[in-house]
Amino acid sequence: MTSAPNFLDWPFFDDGHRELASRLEVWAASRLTGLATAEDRESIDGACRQLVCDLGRAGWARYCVPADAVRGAADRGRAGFDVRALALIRETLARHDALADFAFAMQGLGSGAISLVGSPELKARYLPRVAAGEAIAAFALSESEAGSDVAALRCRAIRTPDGYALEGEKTWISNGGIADFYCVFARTSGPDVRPDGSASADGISAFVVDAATPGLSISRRIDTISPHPLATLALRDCRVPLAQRLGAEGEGFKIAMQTLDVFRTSVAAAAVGFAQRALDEALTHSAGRALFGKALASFQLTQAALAEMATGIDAARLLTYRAAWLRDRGQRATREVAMAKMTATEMAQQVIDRAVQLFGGRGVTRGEVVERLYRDIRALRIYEGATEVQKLIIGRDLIRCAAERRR
Ligand code: COS
Repeated sequence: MTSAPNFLDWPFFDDGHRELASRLEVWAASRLTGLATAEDRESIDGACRQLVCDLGRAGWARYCVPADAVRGAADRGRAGFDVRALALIRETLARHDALADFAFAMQGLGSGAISLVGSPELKARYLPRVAAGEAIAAFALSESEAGSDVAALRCRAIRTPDGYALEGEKTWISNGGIADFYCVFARTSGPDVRPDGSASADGISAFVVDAATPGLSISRRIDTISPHPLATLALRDCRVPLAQRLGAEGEGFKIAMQTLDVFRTSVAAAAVGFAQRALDEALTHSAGRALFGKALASFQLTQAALAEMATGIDAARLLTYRAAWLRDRGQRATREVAMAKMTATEMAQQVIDRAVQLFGGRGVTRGEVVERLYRDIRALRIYEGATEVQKLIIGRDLIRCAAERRR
């Protein structure tokens, strides 16, 4: 039971979203056993595969792809992504189980470029299997020297008579090692240097690479504080047919940015879900915990902490669903998406930290929900564009709009 206000009454949503959220709540409460506890690699890989399969069978993974990509889907009149549904699903899954949220999120991000710019053949080949939970997707953009600075990526795609040969390394690739295919971003030309000395975003292209393609291997598995499948990919003379290229040659940077514009809102929603769970745990704990002869909840300092936590969550939730609603109305909304991602992830870190503080020693004890949340939230302030990158996006957009107004 969550203490979240009935935000589904907000005008951002329609009846379809309300019905979706209440069906998912029932499913999640009965099928997800609590925040994931598996910590060793084999069980995490297995749990993740099972979750993708379950999310597919239950009909939730189909929201990771545009409705018109799934044959027979009851698309509620929508053709593209339903970003509000994506956000609602991530908020709910994150509140129940971080690994379920991860499994859902990566199906969307990993196949997002196919959804946005894939040829009809690529869409038909991959998207129905992603939606059914039968194929696991991964987004291979980052490199050790190109995380925030995507334009600096060095992995190459060299033209061959019938396609490309990929050469290089990709790292921090979620689902690395369990994915059935990877959307890989690589250079078809350049890097050219801009007048200010930074790398030009031109000359990057995107490809779908099946995991079984010769030349693609996992060179290293990566362990993090929030265990999930994560790896470094090696690409050595990895031959990819021309038909596996996504969009036009050289358009890869924009394809990556457009994909992130869709899915960053859902990162914000997941952060809201984690924070809401922390608040719920803190409320239960402070009602039951006695100290100095009374309940923790009766202290004004506790009430102030709870008030600030709840207000932060609601403010972030408003920004999140505003961004999702703008996207669903067909607007680019890059600035609003960045505001939501930055605010929600930073807020969630603070809210969860407050919850840990209210739990005292129990808060840092392995096995406690708030301890797990404390580790799970950290990466959200980094992946899909760190907070600093979101500030850059917002600041640049403000300056561009102000300059346009002056013209
Ligand atoms: N949608 C469509 N096009 C976009 C876009 C978007 N959201 N954002 C930028 N572009 C376009 C720009 O309009 C520009 O086009 P032109 O060359 O035609 O003018 C081009 O892409 C280059 O944009 P920009 O100059 O802003 O690129 P920068 O190299 O300065 O990078 C940031 C900008 C930092 C915002 C970008 O690299 C970024 O988002 N980095 C974070 C990446 C990330 O999320 N990494 C995590 C990986 S996934 S876990």
